[in-house]
Amino acid sequence: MSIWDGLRRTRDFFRRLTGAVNTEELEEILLGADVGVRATEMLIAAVRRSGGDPRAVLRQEIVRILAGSGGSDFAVSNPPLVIMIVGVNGSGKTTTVGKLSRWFVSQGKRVVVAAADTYRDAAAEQVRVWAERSGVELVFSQQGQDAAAVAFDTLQKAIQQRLDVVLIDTAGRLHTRRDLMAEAEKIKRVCGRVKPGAPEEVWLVLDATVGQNGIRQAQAFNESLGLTGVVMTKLDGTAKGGVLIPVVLELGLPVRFIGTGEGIADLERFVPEEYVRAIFSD
Ligand SMILES: Nc1nc2c(ncn2[C@@H]2O[C@H](COP(=O)(O)OP(=O)(O)OP(=O)(O)O)[C@@H](O)[C@H]2O)c(=O)[nH]1
Ligand SMILES: [Mg+2]
Repeated sequence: MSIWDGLRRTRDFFRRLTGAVNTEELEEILLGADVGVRATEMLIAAVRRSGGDPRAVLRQEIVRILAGSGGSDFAVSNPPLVIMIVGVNGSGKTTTVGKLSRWFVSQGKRVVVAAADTYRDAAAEQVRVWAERSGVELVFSQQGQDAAAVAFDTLQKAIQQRLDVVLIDTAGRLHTRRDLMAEAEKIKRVCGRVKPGAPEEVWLVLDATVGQNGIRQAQAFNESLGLTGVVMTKLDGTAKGGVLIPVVLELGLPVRFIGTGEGIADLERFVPEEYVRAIFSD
């Protein structure tokens, strides 16, 4: 699904802005679209300041907020680029790893996936299917190995075979579980032992349908793991696509990719202008 199709339900919701007669109504619609209190206040203040067409002002301000997420872009400058994928249960991590492996292959990169979810029995099989579809290599856990050991083996393999990208799929964990967060920190540390500075990227996979509760999760993950970006999944299933705005504003993290469906191609780079175009139809 394209970003335009994926954001259809959010766009339908944002269409209500057209009929809004005053800033109170605008405010109500933005809050209803999961834009969040702080971002809504910033947006309404901009509308009041400008006095121009409210929708034009909102578009401009939203792009400004989204583009201001700082953080330089990721690049395979010193291969292998190691990307660790984290998030709560069911947010779409394994699916995203599958889609990302295909995306990197389409960029001409050689990819290996670490099946570092050693909790769920079906997890390795699930990630194997995705790796096969995109034709990339996969490293499984050997008998009794923990997640950090799988990450270790995968990085070694990537260095030996001069691969470009390592994608580490991790188990779902609640940000409130200290022991599980410690395990993720260990995976991260072990990567750094094989390759100094790795993982260069730690991306949090956030389910858009969870809306603003995702922000609290993200803050906890960020404190433990030092996130470098967010992947927002399931935008196709929700009218809460406005939640990207407070996510970026509150976390100061860039949105690297968005997921717009369950298929292997349903992943796109996030471009603020495209997002704004897709939620404000003329
Ligand atoms: N509609 C839609 N569904 C998605 C998207 N991304 C993932 N899913 C679905 O979400 C469900 C969970 O996806 P997984 O990739 O298994 O999630 P996970 O985070 O790996 O789950 P755990 O490993 O159990 O924590 C699956 O049914 C996916 O097909 C998306 O962008 N859009
Ligand atoms: Mg998974």
